[in-house]
Amino acid sequence: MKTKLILSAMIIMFAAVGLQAQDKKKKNENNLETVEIQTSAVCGMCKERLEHDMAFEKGVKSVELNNETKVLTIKYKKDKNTKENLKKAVTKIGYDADEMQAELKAYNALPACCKKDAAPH
Ligand SMILES: [Cu+2]
Repeated sequence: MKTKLILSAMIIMFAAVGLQAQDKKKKNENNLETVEIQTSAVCGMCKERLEHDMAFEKGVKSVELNNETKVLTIKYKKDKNTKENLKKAVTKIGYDADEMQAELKAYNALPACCKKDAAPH
């Protein structure tokens, strides 16, 4: 009888912990936002640069640049960052972000092949 009680108590405890973990997971998923930013990336080096640098921005979970469309897809925690701020970060790397222009200083520091007027290659 006593073992049965202890066993039931343990099962209830495990169930409670499991529910809590599920809640936390749900909360984390709800907190994730996905944004798409049109960039002026040109080549594979741009892709590497953008994906690498943007991964260090606050709250960013994943970054991917589409080779064809040059659209940067970023998943981030919405309580840690904003789309405006992420766009600004893209301009600071030297690329246009939607309607925002690349920061001149960063843009000038890019290799010639990564400048937006470079021929596609
Ligand atoms: Cu490039």
